[in-house]
Amino acid sequence: MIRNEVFSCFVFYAVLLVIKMYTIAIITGQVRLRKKAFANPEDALRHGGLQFHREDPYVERCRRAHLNDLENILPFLFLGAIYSLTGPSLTVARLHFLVFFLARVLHSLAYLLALRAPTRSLAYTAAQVPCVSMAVQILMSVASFA
Ligand code: GSH
Repeated sequence: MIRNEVFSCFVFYAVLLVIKMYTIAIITGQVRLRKKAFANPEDALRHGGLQFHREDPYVERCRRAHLNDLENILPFLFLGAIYSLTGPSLTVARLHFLVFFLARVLHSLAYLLALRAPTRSLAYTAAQVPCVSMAVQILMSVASFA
């Protein structure tokens, strides 16, 4: 499969997106330390006391950014992998993957930097377009077997 050009192109963007998600997790951890806002009492005790077992608005923002990635990037990993195997042209497939990748990077930046609305919503919508397109193309290519 890795010799399939479209699949390799998909893997490239998929791995970059997974790394992007890891980066948000690392940022969340760093913000927890800087703001002294820990999710678990044992962590709070290690860093000064139980009073630091608390929520922080910016930590919650990071968590929402990560959760939204889970809601959107996990389906992309499924759709992109199957779509790659339906025989699309490399140029069209790359466009799907690139639009999704750039839109999700913008979504993360808009969330973490609290960019002015509707930047984040537009990024979210732009990322949905290639996903819907891939879903429709997958369904069309398997419909005759259903
Ligand atoms: N679970 C999402 C929500 O509750 O908002 C579903 C809709 C969605 O993903 N909306 C985008 C978003 O960035 C564009 S407004 N939502 C913020 C979020 O999920 O924290």
